[in-house]
Amino acid sequence: MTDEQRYVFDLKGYLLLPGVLSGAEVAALKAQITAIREEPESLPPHERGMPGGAASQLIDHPVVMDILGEILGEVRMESSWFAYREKGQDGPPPHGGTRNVNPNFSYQCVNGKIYSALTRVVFELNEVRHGEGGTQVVPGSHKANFSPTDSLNDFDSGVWETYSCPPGSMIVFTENLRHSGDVWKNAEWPRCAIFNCYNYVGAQFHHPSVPQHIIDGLPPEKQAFFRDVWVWNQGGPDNGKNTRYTETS
Ligand SMILES: O=C(O)CCC(=O)C(=O)O
Repeated sequence: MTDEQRYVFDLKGYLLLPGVLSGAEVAALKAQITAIREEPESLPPHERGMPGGAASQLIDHPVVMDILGEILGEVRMESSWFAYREKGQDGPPPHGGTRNVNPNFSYQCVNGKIYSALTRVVFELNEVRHGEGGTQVVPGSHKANFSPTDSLNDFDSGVWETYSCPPGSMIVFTENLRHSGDVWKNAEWPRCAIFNCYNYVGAQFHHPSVPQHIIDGLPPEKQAFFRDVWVWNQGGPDNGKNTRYTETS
C-alpha cells in the first residue's frame, strides 16, 4: 500500500484502483458469470457460484492481499457474489456509517495502524461511467459522529461520491463507510461486478453463505480463507504458525 493510498483510504474510507485486472482476466470472469446465468450445467458444480472457478483468482489476488494485509491483518473471506444489473435495475439501499465499537464495524487508526473491520472489495468487469450506477459512498462517514438524516440519503444531497473506471478496476471500502447500490443507467452494457467481503480472522459478521462444495473445489491455500473464526492456535496442529498474530503485535 502506498503512502498516498493509505492517506486516501483513511481519509475517505475507500480506494479506487483502476485497471487491476488484465483484459484476459476480465474476459474469463465475465465468461464464468455468463455461464452461471445462462448455462450453469456447462461448468463443474464447484464453479457455478462465487468465488469458485475463474473467480477464485480474486480471493488472494496480490493487490487485494497487499491492501488487506495492511488495513485488516490476517483475513477470512465472509461472502462473495456478483451483480449483473441491466438498465433500470437497482442495488441495496444506503447502509453503514457512523463510529462504531462493534469489532465488525469498528474502523480505527491508532499509531499509524488502520483497522478497517469488515471490508468489501469490488471488481468492476465492465466500464463504469460516473453517475451511471457504480457504488455510491459517503466519504469520511466511517468516522462520522452523527447518523445521517433521511434527506442525506438522496444521492444529490452533496455528501455522496461515486466513480468512473475502466473494466478490471477494484474498489475497496470499509463496510462502516456509508454506501449504497445505485440504479444502473447505461443501456449499452450491464453493470457486471464481483463483490468479495473480508473480515479479520478473529471476527465474523455474516452467517457463512459460500456453499461447502464451492469451498471444497478451491485449492488448499484459498480454502484457508473460509476457516473458522479464531486467532491463536496454541497447541493445535499448527501451534499458532498459521497466523501472523504474535504476543507483541
Ligand atoms: O451494489 C452496490 O454497488 C453496493 C453493494 C453494497 O451495498 C455492499 O457491498 O455492501
